[in-house]
Amino acid sequence: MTVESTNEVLLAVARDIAIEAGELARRRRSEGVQVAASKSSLEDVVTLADRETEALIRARLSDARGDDGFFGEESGAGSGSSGLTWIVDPIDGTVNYLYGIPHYAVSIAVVEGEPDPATWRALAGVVVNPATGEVFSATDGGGARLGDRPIAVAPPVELSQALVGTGFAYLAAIRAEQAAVLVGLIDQVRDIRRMGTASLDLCAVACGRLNAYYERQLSPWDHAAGALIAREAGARVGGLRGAAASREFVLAGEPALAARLEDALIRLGA
Ligand code: LIP
Repeated sequence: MTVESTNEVLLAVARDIAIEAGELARRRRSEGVQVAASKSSLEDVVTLADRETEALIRARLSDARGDDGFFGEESGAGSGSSGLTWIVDPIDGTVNYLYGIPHYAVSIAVVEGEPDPATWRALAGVVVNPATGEVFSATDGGGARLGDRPIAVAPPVELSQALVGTGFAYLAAIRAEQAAVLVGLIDQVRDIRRMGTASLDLCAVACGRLNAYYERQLSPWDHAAGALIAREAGARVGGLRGAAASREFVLAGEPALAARLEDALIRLGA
């Protein structure tokens, strides 16, 4: 079996599970959502649906890919023997989900190597928005799709004409720092969008709904699948100054624009 066909098999596993998990999340949302606990701060919550959805994903992956590792937002890490690890955010955009805002996602990626965004190689990734039914996907070297349609980043624009997505951390002190950077950036770009779901922000770059996106303090599961989808759609995806995407920084955009946005963010002390 070629590498490409192996990645397509992995993608098919991820897609089927993400769609099933997304349907569970959507059904639980319609039944009403309860906070199960808070994590890094009172604002950083986990719902019963987060936990139930991740348990479903983990069980399906165990059945289908029992030798692979697992690294999920709610249930942590499990080692495997295959050299592959599944990086899972069962409900990305948790606060949107809690408030009933129809902009949240199931994000599933499979990576080769250690589950560290600085070193892993993403092989396949899926981001499903259960509220809209949109399924974004990509394989390493195989391009990116929305449903069955190939997608690509928007054509290059000047920074002043760029619609830029971003987000803020759960810790108030870090949010204040992020807001200070935003104050300096907002008159240099077309406009800002803060939509609350990193994986969908990256997919928005991939299909041209955003010209660029940046955020820091993201967890690996927030960007694992979306970063692959954006990269396969033609975006530059990484950190600042040539670093890999990580908790330190994630920036994605059409390459020429991404470089201009990076310069502006560095000047602002991002
Ligand atoms: C969220 C990210 C979002 C960020 C939020 C939060 P979660 O992930 O998708 O981009 O701004 O602060 O981190 O917590 O909903 O999985």
